Amino acid sequence: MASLLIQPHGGELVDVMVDDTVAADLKAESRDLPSFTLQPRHLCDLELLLNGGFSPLRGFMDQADYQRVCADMRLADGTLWPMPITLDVDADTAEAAQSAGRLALRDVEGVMLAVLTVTDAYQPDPTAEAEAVFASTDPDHPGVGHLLRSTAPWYLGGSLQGLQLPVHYDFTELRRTPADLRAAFDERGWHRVVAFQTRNPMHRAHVELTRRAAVEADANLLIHPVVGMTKPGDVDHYTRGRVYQHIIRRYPENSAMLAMLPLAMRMGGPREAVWHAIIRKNHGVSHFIVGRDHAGPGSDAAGNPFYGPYDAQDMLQDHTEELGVTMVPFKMMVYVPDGDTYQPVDEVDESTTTLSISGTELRDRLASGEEIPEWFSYPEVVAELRRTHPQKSRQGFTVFFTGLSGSGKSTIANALMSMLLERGGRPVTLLDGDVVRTNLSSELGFSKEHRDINITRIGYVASEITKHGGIALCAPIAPYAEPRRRNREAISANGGYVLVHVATPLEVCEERDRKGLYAKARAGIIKEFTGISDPYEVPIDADITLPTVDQTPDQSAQTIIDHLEAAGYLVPIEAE
Ligand code: PPS
Repeated sequence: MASLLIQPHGGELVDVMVDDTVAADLKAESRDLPSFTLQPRHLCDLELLLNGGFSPLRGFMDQADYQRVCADMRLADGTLWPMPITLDVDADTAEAAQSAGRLALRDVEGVMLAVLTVTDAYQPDPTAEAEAVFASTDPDHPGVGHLLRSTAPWYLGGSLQGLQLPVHYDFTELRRTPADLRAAFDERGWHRVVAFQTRNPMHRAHVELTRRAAVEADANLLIHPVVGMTKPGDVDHYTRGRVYQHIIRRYPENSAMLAMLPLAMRMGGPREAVWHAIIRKNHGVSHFIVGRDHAGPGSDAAGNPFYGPYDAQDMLQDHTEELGVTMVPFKMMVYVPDGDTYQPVDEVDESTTTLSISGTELRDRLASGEEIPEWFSYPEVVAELRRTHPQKSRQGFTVFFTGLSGSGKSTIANALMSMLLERGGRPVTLLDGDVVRTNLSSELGFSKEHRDINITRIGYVASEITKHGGIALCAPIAPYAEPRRRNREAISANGGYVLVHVATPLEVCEERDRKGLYAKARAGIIKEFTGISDPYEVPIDADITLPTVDQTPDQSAQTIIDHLEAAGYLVPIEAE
């Protein structure tokens, strides 16, 4: 029983990297091996498997480890490990890997990073996994959403032979492996180190919290932000990296160190907190700060939090001895103007005035250009955030029209384009259905699969235009909800997104029949015609629904302009 209990994580680091001779042999053999191109999530996991950050794991989980991790947060041998680390692949790859017994794992450039000796191929039940690991099956939870929407049907388990770590060209000095960090701590004589995990830019409250934690733990400080994958919509890691470089200068000299962690977060709340602690232990720290709603995804669509604010602290407390890393729990920090200090909320009595700015309010202030006070953040941090988060009137946006053929999408989009160009300020690109089909999608037909590819392509182009500060007007039929949802998700990450449903009824479109297509569709000459012999999924998430029957195109375009002004993407003309 004793051997089941304690498998120390901070002790030995697993080393699965091979030497140059073996690497050369593996490269030669790889010509006969099936290959798999790793997705971003896989690459993050692989990096921590190869550099020992996931010790004691030596590869992707086989079914026995996976099942026990899901059921009771332990590997098959009893070692505490709360998060499945799996390699999901399509059926063809699973079959090829099983018959070859090995699989070459490559990055997008085709560079072979590792070879997986495949011991196991199994099909997970994503819903059951979501329920077990995240205590939720709601796809709005990013971890659950990834499982239900983006996970391939087969998991491959087995041990790894590492040839090289994934390549990074950014912040190379700050990407420090567990061995690097342990050596750096030794060199500085840091015996007690408290780590701070974050996926957000840091402000004054964070600096105050971490300073207090370091004093409480009588330890030096490691600022250890996640730069792999975080919650969709988070501030990008380049901006955050520059922010952390400013922040680290705010600590007393030689008291704190900054390093970046290439982790793909799952936003798994309590389980994830335990996982984070294990990973930090592997990186050589003795203490770990766990704050409010650690690694939580926030609330669901109904406003109910996925996890309780201090569930993660409770879970860590339950495993503290076994982990061998000491939790430093923290309540939310609030600003006390009287005295110009920050204090944990539970240490401030009720009569004291306190101030705080939530993440949402900060985003709103950046978007509107409103002042961000010095009690909240440092000028150099605010300047960095403003560089990548210009106010909305300077951001790009996409207006995505959807509606039946002949509903008036193109006419309204053209009217809107002229009105926007008259105002000036940003370049405007119209991606009309017919134009796209000529220039981007000429090989595609009208099957569901082809329509989805078409809409995804339009979304990709619109997202790039939006990212670069322009205006994209898209006017395809876009009859299916799922690709529309994906586009909204991708484009909103880069700027504004407005879905306009041009809700002209089928009878009216058919009556107009400007191109004579409805008549041909009724006669069966054109197949798969939207509204006649093919479905149209009416959007339930439209930002604007246009009843074009009673409106002229310029009235419809004006409705959209009004919406964009109200949302802050356009400055009302009289105010300019
Ligand atoms: S989709 O579903 O969004 O990919 O369609 P889209 O790219 O907008 O293309 C629609 C235009 O193609 C013509 N057309 C058809 N539409 C629907 N169903 C079928 N089977 C079809 N075949 C040809 C039609 O002219 C559409 O243009 P609009 O401007 O919408 O009338």
